[in-house]
Amino acid sequence: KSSPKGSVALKSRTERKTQRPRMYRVLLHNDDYTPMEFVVRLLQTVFHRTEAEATVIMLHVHNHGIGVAGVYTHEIAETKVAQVHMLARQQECPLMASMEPEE
Ligand code: TYC
Repeated sequence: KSSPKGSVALKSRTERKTQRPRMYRVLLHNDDYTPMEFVVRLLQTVFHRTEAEATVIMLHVHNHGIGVAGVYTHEIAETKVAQVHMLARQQECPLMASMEPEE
């Protein structure tokens, strides 16, 4: 069978798509009111970080205004953002999370 350039490109694009789903960064945003300890515990429970990792991420957000809590597929990332908001509102903290596609 002949293999024109177009179909070769199409095939390799399809293979890559099925092997690597688009990934999304879940971002935490700094604020002046959410306790540092609450952010560290949330990073441990929701994002499965060790206490040491969670502390590094929390301090990065505190010092730079924004930081990456984790990278997930679209549906998981959406769930993590919703969990952050639910836990934050329960504790009456203004903590904000968002998501953005990688690259
Ligand atoms: N800036 C907060 C404080 O000083 C701590 C904090 C860190 C808040 C990270 C939000 O995403 C955040 N208590």
